[in-house]
Amino acid sequence: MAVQRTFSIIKPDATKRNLTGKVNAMIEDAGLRIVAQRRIQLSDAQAKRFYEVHAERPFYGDLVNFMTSGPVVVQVLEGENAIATYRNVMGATNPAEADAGTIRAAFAESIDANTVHGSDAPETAAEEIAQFFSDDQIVG
Ligand code: IDP
Repeated sequence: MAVQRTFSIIKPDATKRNLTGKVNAMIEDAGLRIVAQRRIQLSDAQAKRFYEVHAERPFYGDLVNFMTSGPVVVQVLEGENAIATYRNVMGATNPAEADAGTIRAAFAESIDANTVHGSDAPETAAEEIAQFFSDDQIVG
């Protein structure tokens, strides 16, 4: 497996509880390198666009409200098999189902306030990275 990049968001439940550093430590301990990172306040339009794939789902409105409820940290992570590696470190979407040792098992409060986002495929990773970073902002 070649070196890959994935897109990550540290969500508002984590920034509010000052957990950015602890989440980043788990990312780095998993062998992933943080090659771009910025703390931002998502606008309503940015959150809606980011989660457009869920627009028809009943939780879409709550998800957009949650993602704009406080600062987030957007990141690009790089490493061997980065997409799957990060999904494994994140744990299951529902923290009640997340394996011990994962970020969501350690920190997530609920299925919506679940601490982190990570891309699920190479195409979505590229598309998500491009929503927030230009090539010259990513330093591998
Ligand atoms: P993922 O973040 O583990 O990839 P997705 O299915 O892509 O999970 O869902 C995106 C986000 O939408 C989740 O991280 C979670 O915050 C929220 N979400 C997913 N399913 C539900 C649900 O049933 N209720 C509330 N929020 C949900």
